[in-house]
Amino acid sequence: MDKIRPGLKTLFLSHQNADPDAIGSLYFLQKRYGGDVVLPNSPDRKGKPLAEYLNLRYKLPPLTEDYEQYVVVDTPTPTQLDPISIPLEKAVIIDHHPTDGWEVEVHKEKRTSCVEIIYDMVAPEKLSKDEGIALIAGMITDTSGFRRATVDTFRTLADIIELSGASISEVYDTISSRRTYSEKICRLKGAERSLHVRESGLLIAYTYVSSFESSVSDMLLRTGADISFSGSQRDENFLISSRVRNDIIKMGVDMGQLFNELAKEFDNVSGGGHPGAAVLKGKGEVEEFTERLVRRTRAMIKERDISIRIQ
Ligand SMILES: [Mn+2]
Repeated sequence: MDKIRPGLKTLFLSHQNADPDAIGSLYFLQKRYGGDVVLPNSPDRKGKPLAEYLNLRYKLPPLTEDYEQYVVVDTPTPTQLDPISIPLEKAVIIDHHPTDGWEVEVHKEKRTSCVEIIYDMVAPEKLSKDEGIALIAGMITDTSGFRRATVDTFRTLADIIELSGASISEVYDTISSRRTYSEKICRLKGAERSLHVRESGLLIAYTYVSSFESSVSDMLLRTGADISFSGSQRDENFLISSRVRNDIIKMGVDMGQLFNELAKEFDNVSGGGHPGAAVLKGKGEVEEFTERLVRRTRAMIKERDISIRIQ
């Protein structure tokens, strides 16, 4: 089945750690078709404030009722619904990811977000402001703030803004969660204690905190570092998070690879991630491992001849 049938007792579902694309899709579908919403677990950092703002009523597992129709959105594989499983013969699956792991037909379209597909399916003549906010929130997060948007994204966006009167800044307000007091303190202390090294014109910053390692690494990039490390020590275990600026990644610095290689050399240490965001953790001294990472990062920068391209 690739169409939602109105009038049936329907359950709407989406993936674990639901993001604004999932939340926005579920909210809009529930508004238009009625029915229940269930999520495998609680939404992610941006999904949660959006769900709260929209007053989206969702259930968490276990499923206690049977439905005539199950509509799954934004979910490329059934394992992302764990621990929920649904009868596939009653399922409508709507997605925009290029590949999928479903054993049934998926209503798939090449769009930058799932909300765009759903907006087209419903083809509404009117939109409430909150529906507009829900839809735009999905588009913003799935395109990384419109950086990956296409002509179709903007066409749909223009329609939604016209029909709903929602503004982009209102949407940003609903998906930004306020930091806790302890996170703010960690960020300030992380900045205060940070150390810096210069390598081939790049600035590497590193620091030690008690928690919120990735948030602190993010903050160090925003304050001016090209590459950052934030580490913490808990008893005999350490955790180090790193971030790399996009333009430096393009020059060949890959922190996920570097972390992965280092982890292989030690028992009880694991690590890896993306070129611009990686984590290393395990048994050991945080200072020791941070210094190792900084040393190898400097070597990697030299190897890639980055100095030539930095003025
Ligand atoms: Mn999506």
